[in-house]
Amino acid sequence: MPYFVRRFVVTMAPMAKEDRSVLGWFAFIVSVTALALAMFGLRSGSASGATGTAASSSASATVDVTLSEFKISPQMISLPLTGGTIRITNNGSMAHNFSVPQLGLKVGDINPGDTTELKVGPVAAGMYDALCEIAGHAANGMKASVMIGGTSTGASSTGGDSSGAAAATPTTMSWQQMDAMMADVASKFPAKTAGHGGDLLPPKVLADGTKEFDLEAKIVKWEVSPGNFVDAWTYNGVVPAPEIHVNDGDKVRIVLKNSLPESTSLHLHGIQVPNAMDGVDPYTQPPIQPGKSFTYEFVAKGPAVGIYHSHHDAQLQVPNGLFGAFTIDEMPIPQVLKDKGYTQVDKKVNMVLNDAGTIGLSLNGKSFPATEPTTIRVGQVLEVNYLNEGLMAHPMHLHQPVGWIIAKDGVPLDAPMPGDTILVAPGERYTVLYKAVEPGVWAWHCHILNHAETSTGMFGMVTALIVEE
Ligand SMILES: [Cu+2]
Repeated sequence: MPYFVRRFVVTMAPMAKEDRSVLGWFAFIVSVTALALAMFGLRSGSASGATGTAASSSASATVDVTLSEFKISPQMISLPLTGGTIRITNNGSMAHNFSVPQLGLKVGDINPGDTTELKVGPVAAGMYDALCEIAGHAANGMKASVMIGGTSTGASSTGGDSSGAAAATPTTMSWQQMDAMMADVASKFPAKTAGHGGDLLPPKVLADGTKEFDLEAKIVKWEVSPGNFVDAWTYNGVVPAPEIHVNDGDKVRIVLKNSLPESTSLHLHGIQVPNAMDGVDPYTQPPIQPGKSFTYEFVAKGPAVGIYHSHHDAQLQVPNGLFGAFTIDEMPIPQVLKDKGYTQVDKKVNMVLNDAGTIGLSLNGKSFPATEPTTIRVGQVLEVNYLNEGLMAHPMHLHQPVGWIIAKDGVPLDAPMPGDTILVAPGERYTVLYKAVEPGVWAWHCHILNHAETSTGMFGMVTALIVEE
């Protein structure tokens, strides 16, 4: 039994009266027999539910999709867990293609009037982004979602719905099947996956006291959720990149070797540096070509909560994984909070948000159930840095307790702001103190709900705060 499930069983009694929704998410994991039976029923029943024709084989689900300027229709493409075929027709007047990056699936350019087929799966349940990869087409609207697991075909159910909202898609599952599926995903949390990002990068201290950090930008296979390996663009092979932490006044040297197939550059977002060290090629430096290195040098001015990330082909390189936290000194605790008993920080966590590229909807490079829970004790204070490296804003919500924002973009606030749901836009950083008051397993997720939970269960930007007595 995974650690979290044991914790859950232990803490179930106090939770039951505190939060019905959390209980509902996790409760079924204890009824293993019912789950197994229901899962069997679901797997045999869902494939036929998702086919448009009278199919006898479970692998024959087919969904028709049309491409035009600049639209993918339907916007919600649903397939069963067993996968199937997406039949793509280009009804437009120029070439388009179709790709599902998180699944590593794509078809090449389709000429106007032509049709091609894309075989899918079987793959993990969840919502995956689909798009036309021709430059500018996705930005103009050629985006859709592929929902794997248990809903009816999008072609008939969402044909005229330009919002493509997952919640509005009718389901062919019974409530028992739905509960079982949700329980199955929930029981896997926290799922073990290969690779852990965001750990502190120890400096090499040079003779004059300079702290040197060596980075290599390279593509590695990264396990975002169990069994879902993607091509991540990384610093030192992990997502997020290792955290770099220095003190005010430190002489800092970052040596970046580029082992990517494209040029790159490194920008220190929210960190004060001389212009020549700003990492914006071709203005402040030439691009770092494949195989070449570049050294960034500056004196740290703190306190700061920043990010280091690519500033070259950024719409691809950053969401694919080239980002990490860069912090200087510590954020001071405002006096008004000290007076409320927030006298020290007992634990610190960086939560880097992402929603695009090969990594997709994720917290610290992992998607639920592979996200990492945080554990503290009643009365302890947790400091969280939210850092958004995605392409969308995310309202981050921790069920308990209320948070106090003590810094915005690394600037300490004289007067802290309360927030139980904190909207973090791309590039923004919020530093938040949470004091644990009630024991239990508290859900912690993005409150744009199709970034967090579908009819097949939780996925993406979901984790938990575990508060122990
Ligand atoms: Cu979100």
